[in-house]
Amino acid sequence: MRQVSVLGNMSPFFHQDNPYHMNSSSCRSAQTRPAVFSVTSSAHPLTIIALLGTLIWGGCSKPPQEPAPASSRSETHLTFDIRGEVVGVDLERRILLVHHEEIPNYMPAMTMEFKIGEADITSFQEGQKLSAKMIDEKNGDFLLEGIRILDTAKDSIVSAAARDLKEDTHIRGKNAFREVGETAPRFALFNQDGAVVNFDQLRGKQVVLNFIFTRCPVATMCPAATERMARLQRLVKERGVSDVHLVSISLDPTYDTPPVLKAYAANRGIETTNFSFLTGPESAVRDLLTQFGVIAERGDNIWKHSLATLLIDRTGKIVHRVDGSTWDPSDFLLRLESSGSQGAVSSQP
Ligand SMILES: [Cu+2]
Repeated sequence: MRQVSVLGNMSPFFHQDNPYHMNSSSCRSAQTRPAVFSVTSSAHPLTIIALLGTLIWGGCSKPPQEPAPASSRSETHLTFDIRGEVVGVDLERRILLVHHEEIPNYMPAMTMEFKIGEADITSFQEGQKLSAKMIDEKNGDFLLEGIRILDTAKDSIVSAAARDLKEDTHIRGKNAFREVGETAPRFALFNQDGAVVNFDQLRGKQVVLNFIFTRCPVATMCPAATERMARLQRLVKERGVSDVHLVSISLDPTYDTPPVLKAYAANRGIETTNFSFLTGPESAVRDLLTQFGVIAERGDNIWKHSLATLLIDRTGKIVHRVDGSTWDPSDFLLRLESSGSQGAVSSQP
């Protein structure tokens, strides 16, 4: 295989709308840094871009306004993985009363009050079994993060789909990336209400899909993408296009649990009847990112990622794609309208 060298100034990749980096102002040092590496000439363009992206990010200094990282909390606060059962919900104080199992070497099984961070308190009810990260805030308060409501039946559907997806990605190998004209990958994930949404449920609908994460601090990235999706949702409603479903998959699924996604949608006034925010096993999300050609890497504190907005037709075929966050909802509206309304299905995943 012929080797192609990619070297020198990387500035062509630093124009304003470049979807493959997050924050050009924080990356100046990388622009002039000579980069020398090689890729095989048969590599998919996306692979090359991914390599470039990695290199660019590698040279980035930290963005100036980063939120307190979840991971650093463990340096100052004790955190534990716990399992338990909800025995009370205090909506006003945003407190969950949970009877948790024994935490070895720390605490016997007992019933305690917990603060619940970013999650939507209305997602919880008595009797639910859950797993979560318990954070001892050392001031007498205990916080739960990454709360997952355990449901054996749903969990096994989503796990099985994740295994199939992993195998599919493996089998496709270098051709894992699905281009416009190919069928979208099959999946099953949880939506913001904890319901399972799968690929087949979305057939018969035109799907506009992207990847975001709720803690994204870069205004021009996920917040802008979600704002555009919400605008498209409003346009679709105004124009009476009835067979459209919007899907945002979290690329940070460990943090973005269904209750966190529910709060994210609610805080933005987004109606979720035809707009699903999806999360699920880490491996499933990584495989979907690969197959949809979106890059996401864990940075020091946050996810560094590219953005793409995909249009999937009623048969499940990817028919359009725009990289970056500057896509035009009006253009997507025209495409959705121009494909007519045949095959519309009324189910609401
Ligand atoms: Cu983002």
